[in-house]
Amino acid sequence: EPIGIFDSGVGGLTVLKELRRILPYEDIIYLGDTARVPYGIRSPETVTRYSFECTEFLLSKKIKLLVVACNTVSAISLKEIQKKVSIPVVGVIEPGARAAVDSTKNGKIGIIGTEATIKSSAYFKAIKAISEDLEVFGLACPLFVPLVEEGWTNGIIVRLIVEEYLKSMLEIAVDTLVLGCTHYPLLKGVIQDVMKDVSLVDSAIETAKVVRKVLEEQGVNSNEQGVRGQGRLKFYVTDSTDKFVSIGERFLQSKIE
Ligand code: DGN
Repeated sequence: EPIGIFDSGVGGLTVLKELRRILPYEDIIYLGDTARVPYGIRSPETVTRYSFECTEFLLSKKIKLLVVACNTVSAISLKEIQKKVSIPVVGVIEPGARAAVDSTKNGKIGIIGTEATIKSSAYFKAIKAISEDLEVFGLACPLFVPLVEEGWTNGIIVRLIVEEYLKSMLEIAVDTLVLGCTHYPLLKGVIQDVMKDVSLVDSAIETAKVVRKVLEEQGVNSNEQGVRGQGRLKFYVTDSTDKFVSIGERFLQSKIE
């Protein structure tokens, strides 16, 4: 049985990339709701309604585990999705929060994400639930998503925008910064340059590790190469495929067929 993964658009391909890297033999079905992206600006009710529709579509494909790759959906609708389905559901917030707690030494953690993710305080709550004593600072960086989708992931303009947004994080002197949005791993180079010695937490990588653990616990992992080699990847989108493929290949760093 395949793993199902959905996102509001192409962004979740950063999570798929990490899943693929550490679970190469799993079949994976990806759904990008490209017709309705971005979710980051919508009301919680609408985000939940859209994500139920994505969940139902993937369940109809008989998946064994669901990954909610979108930070916005994970922040707002994860619990409701978990209540609705009987298979394991893994979101991106909890894994990122846990990695941040493990990483910080000075107790100051920064979170960057979309307006909706930051407004939901989901990372804040997830970190506080692990350790009360930590300080958590959230910051929305709404220009990062369109920059990345335009393919602007380095150069002087990007650098200036990143510097302007992250100025406050440098002033606060966080020692750990969570990339709380699917698109931000593509800006990792510039963000690391600007933030100097601060540890960056990539939620996509942390989520893939949790998925591997859950599959192992349930005894439903496909870690055998078997006769057909690598697992199959299948992509579905709710809008035209052209743009998804051209932008998506940059996110996935491999061909989309
Ligand atoms: N996938 C969204 C997220 O991780 O928050 C970013 C894209 C969006 O819907 N704005």
